[in-house]
Amino acid sequence: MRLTFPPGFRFGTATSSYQIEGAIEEGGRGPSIWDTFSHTPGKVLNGDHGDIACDHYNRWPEDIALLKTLGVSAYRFSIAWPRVLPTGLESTPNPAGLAFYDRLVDALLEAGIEPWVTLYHWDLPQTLQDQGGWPDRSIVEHFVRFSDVVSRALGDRVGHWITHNEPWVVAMLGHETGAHAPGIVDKGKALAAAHHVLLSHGAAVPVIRANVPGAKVGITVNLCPAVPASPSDIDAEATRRYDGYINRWYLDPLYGRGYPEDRIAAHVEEGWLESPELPFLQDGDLETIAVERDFLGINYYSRAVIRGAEDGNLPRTVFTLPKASMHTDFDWEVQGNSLYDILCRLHTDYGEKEIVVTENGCAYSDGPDESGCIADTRRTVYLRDHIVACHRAIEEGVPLTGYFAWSLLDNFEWAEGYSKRFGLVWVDFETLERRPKDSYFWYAKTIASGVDPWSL
Ligand code: IFM
Repeated sequence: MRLTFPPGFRFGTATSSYQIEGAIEEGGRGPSIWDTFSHTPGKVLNGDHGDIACDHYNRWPEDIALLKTLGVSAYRFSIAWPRVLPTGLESTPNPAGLAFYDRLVDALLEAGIEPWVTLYHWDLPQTLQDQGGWPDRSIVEHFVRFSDVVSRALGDRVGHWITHNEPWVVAMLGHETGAHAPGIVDKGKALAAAHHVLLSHGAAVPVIRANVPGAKVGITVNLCPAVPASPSDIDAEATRRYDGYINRWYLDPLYGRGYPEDRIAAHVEEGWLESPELPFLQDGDLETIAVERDFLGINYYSRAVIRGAEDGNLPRTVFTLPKASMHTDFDWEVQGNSLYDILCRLHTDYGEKEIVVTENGCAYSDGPDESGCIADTRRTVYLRDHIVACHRAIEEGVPLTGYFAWSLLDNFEWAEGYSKRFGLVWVDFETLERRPKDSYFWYAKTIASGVDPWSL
């Protein structure tokens, strides 16, 4: 029996500009922090970069045709800031940059697909980085101007806007661990960056609303349900710390609760902050961040099973991979139930009125067999279990209105380069040929007639 979704529920796919567009020097685009980072030896696996990626900048008609055949009703993509404002400082936008997104939006609408725009999916103009980037408060103003330019240009046709993708990743992978661009390793800067991402979201929302009457505006957070490995106090404490670090540090201020006290104390104890005074916080910031949104976007991939170590450096957290679980090429545990749990938590603990799963998917390397077919059964199982979890949450009253599979195409997976394939469509990175995988056909059927919990 197939489980069907409420009328109006959207099934879509998601991508981001740097991961698929390529054409880094076409149409007047300026350099971004990811151009710099990926061309710095040792930063990205195999020295991969997004210079060509999927060449979506030139091949977008083919990609829209793939979306149309798939049958999605919505497509989430991001705007490359340095295509529109090559240095971030121009007083007028780059017409060729805007024209690219103009054509894309028109073609999506023509195909009957609703465009969902993400404003920031990590490709900051390098010039703005040189002026301090996200750790510097001046970035807020720049982001608001970028949001203004793009929403004025596309707002007559785009109704759904996501200010930021995954503030935790921008702040922590970019500035705490340095695994992502701009590659900074500085905990104080990481916290400042996180604050300015949230603040710029709050400041941009009214600007987008003013430019786009009736706009639906949200932000996308990556959430990772944290589960203790045992009932011990030490595991419970490590789990609470981790939840504060990755989930509540972003959710609480967005819901008007300010930064969580227990995590502020942990930040002091772990040496992120000298005192509980947050040096980047100014009067009115928390009100700005808690601006009313129309929806919360969540990206969910896996949960974290946490063991607190008795000794070692704070936060004394060890991640364990349950032996009996399936896991992806990233070693992320496949756990559809945790998607259900986090959806319920947003509904009951935070009272969210509309949730959209803006990304969910898995990395598996399956490629064409001798007959040319791509039997990526593990991806189908992953998608099936997570879509069933969404259905269960809706049945229990969670206001979930959409699901976007990550990703339409295999693409540039950041620090992992092209080694991790998340696509429903295989991309040959030599020839740029696209070839739908079995999961693409499975997803098409699910979109058309609901999810079969036993299907493969
Ligand atoms: O590829 C990324 C995407 O850019 C942001 N969310 C997670 C995906 C998989 O790692």
